[in-house]
Amino acid sequence: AARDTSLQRATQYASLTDADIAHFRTILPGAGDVIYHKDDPQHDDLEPYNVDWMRKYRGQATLVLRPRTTDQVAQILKHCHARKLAVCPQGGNTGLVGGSVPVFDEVVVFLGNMHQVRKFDPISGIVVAEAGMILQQLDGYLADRGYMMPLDLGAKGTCQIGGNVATNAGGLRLLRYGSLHGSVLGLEVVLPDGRILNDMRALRKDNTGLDLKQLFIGSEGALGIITAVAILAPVRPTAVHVATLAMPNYQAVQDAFVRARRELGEILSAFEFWDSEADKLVHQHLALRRPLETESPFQVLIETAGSNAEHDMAKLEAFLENLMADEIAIDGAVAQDQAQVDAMWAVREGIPEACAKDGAVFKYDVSVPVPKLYELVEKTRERLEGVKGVNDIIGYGHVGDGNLHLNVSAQKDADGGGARAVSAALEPFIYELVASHNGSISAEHGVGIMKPKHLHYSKDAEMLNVMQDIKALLDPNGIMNPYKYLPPRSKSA
Ligand code: FAD
Ligand code: 2HG
Ligand code: ZN
Repeated sequence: AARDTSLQRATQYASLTDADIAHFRTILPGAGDVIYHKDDPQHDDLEPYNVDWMRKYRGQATLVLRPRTTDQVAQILKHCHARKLAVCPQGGNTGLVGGSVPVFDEVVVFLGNMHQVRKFDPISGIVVAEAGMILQQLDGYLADRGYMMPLDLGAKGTCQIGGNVATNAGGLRLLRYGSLHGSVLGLEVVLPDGRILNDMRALRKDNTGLDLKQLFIGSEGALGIITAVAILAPVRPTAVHVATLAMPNYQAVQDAFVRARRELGEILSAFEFWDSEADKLVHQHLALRRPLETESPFQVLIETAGSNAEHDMAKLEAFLENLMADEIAIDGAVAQDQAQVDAMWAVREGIPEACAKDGAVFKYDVSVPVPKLYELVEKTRERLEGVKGVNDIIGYGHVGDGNLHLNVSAQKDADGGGARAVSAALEPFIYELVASHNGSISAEHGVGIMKPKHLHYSKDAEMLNVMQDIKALLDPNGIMNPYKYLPPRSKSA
């Protein structure tokens, strides 16, 4: 875990005093709700809050606050605002851009103690949950009531709904259920000065002024702390089927996608792809069952979700047979039971973990037009040819959303700077490539500490200015998640 050495702790922020700690202890009297180790950010108790999922970014926090109520969050931020103490909100700490861990000594506000469902309406499927509820648990709560969460991702067992909203997470089912900008119907947010913004009417239709909650969806902790979320949950499908397909080339992946939309229509719920290098890494690092014997340049996972198992299965099987008859797919298999469904998903969802086990990882999460998606991987391979320290270059992602995950694993720096040479070859090369296709340098993981200086590849100066204005309006002391999300204001602005 390293820190960008060009960054300096900003002098505008105060340092913690004994009086601050005493005040936080009166706000949070619960056992274990204040974790503090004066001058000792390396303390074991602080490690899970200071280091990110990839073990790439490390902060120096000595104080972690674990509030249980919105009112406690409000009192914490009120104090931090008044004292100019910088804050890093943290959910499940599964973020992939270093946004969830402090950079220096920011106070970590961990939301995991706020994990109750506040309300559920079985007629509309609208659920109101506190921000710290783990995605999988919320989905389990809804499953018992015939509903489901509209988003799903590999980190579901750890990430929190508040973190999902804060990052506007996309995931594996966006293709079917859309983005959180559509399914989040209400938010409760504590603003940086401690005011509570209650945008929780949770109505499907409400055109009474600016839709303020949208500002906080994807705001990565820069504008306040989300404390509760109202979500429109879709009805849980009673029939879910999954198939894995072996594809000869990327054109075939695209052809299969077009046909899946036509032939599977309303029951298509996911369309994922990965290349043979990603497949190799998964089976090298994780002990998983192989869904297909055939080796192929690409694999595709297709999921259907509907209400008539027999009908859906017949549709999926016919689709697969046609693809093979037309030589679009080389091979394919439909899962015959839940264990096989899980096994197929495990391969796809295991790719980030397998890559993390392969070395120091560089992750690029980009949007470009679907026909250009895989070209990025090929061009990156050409670019990295001969560069020392590269282990693997893999491509996978959410085809339907035009979202590629390009991961490069490299030898760790310990061997003489392997990772640094790789990094220099990758950036800004990849960002320039994405910009040349009018793409986005962050499709779904966000900006965090990794990308503020590259944001100009996706947003022009005027857009960045307006974002800075909004940030300054809501967070005049700049205490929320500093150094991240937005580049510093340019001198000329
Ligand atoms: P954290 O990592 O704790 O925080 C993320 C950001 O949100 C930080 O900037 C933090 O300050 C802020 N934040 C957290 N909680 C709050 C809050 N309550 N209020 C205000 N700000 C807050 N992402 C996708 O989009 N799609 C995927 O398919 C996907 N798959 C993943 C698979 C794996 C194995 C892993 C490790 C990650 C994956 N991610 C994916 C990235 C990550 O899981 C998501 O970004 C997730 O939404 C983060 O939730 P979290 O609770 O862990 O948030
Ligand atoms: C996924 O789709 C996640 O698996 C993670 O968004 C992607 O680790 C990555 O690059
Ligand atoms: Zn993803």
